[in-house]
Amino acid sequence: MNAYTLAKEKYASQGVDTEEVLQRLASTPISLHCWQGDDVRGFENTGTDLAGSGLAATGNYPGKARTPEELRQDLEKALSLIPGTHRLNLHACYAELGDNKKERSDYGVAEFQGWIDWAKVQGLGMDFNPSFFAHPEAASGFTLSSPDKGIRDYWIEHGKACRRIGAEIGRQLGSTCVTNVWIPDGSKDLPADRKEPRLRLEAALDEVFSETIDPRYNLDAVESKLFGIGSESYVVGSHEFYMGYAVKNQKLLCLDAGHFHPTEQLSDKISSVLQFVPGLLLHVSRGVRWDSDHVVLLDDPTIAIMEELVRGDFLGRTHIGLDFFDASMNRIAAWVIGTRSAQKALLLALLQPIGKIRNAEESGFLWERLALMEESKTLPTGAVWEEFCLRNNVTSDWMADVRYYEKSVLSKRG
Ligand code: RNT
Ligand code: ZN
Repeated sequence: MNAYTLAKEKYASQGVDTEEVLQRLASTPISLHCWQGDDVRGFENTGTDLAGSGLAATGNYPGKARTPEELRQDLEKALSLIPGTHRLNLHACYAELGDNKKERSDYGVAEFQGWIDWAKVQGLGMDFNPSFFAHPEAASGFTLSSPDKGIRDYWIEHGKACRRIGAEIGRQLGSTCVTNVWIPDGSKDLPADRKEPRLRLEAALDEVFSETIDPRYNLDAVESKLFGIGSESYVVGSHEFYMGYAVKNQKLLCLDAGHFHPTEQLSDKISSVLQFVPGLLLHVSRGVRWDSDHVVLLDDPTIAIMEELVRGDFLGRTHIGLDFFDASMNRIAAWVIGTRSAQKALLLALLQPIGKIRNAEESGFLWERLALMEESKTLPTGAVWEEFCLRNNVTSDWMADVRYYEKSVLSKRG
């Protein structure tokens, strides 16, 4: 008997149908963030970098993608090593401008048609993000909440343009696009005024979202943050701000695993937030001591997130995206490790004998609930994962592939 058949029997004895689990795993896409492939640089050549935007990619591992073609080639490589059908999460700063210089406020679908066409061929859905950073108009550290009306208006137009692009992406690919707003606005040291920037941000967001867009094509999400490099003392778009905004306006809330105090768990927020907002976007990430955006692992916080999505029956209202950018390792390996780990966490959650665990809880046998949770950790999940990879023509021994790609492709990049 092969390992999967044994595992299937073992899980069946626990009341878990592994075939159904494999089905659910296969139908849950993960949105791969394009920005792991080039350390969030993009292709616009604005002459500014991430510094001052609250974002930082550290490391200088050779071989990062320098052109859209290289980035797509790298994504194809990564996707070939990840089982299942997924999505691409693109930032507006990955626009393909050719020889035309264009303002971000004037972007249209034309600048992203190359990405959409490619996604179609690859069978990927797409998500989108306006880029409110690494740009001269963001040099003050304030964008949508800037006191300068000219700056605010520039970014409002960019936000509006990106929603239209998102809708066109969703329409062309026949799969709803989630367009996520994250802005870096905040201050390094104590501000005298915490109120006015937040009032301005609310008004600016209202303008960004003022155009009616078919929710079949585009859904809006807003992402909060606790602090960033250079915005340690004050972040305009805090959790309370966006939670309120999303509830009031029934937007999706984006929860990034690195955007809370390190002792807070994102998993515990899910059921609270989904009681009041229509849906969630997750930025699955791994903060090490701070919002460091390390590659996602099969660790307790990630498993806890997936457990909540399964136990609360929230998968249908949650868009799972990744958000990390590690420039210190092979970037394709980073995508593959992070995505496979997120999927394994989901698989573990789906395979838990939750019926038995709930029974123990309802009957008041709380030691048994804990025992069942612990015992479930050593059930043969690995054999089910192997089966999933096999059915998707993906190998577990993907490292050799990446090593070969590094040697034959990445090492030839200047
Ligand atoms: C920044 C946010 C945001 C970005 C991307 C590039 O702290 O996490 O999601 O990482 O938009
Ligand atoms: Zn994020």
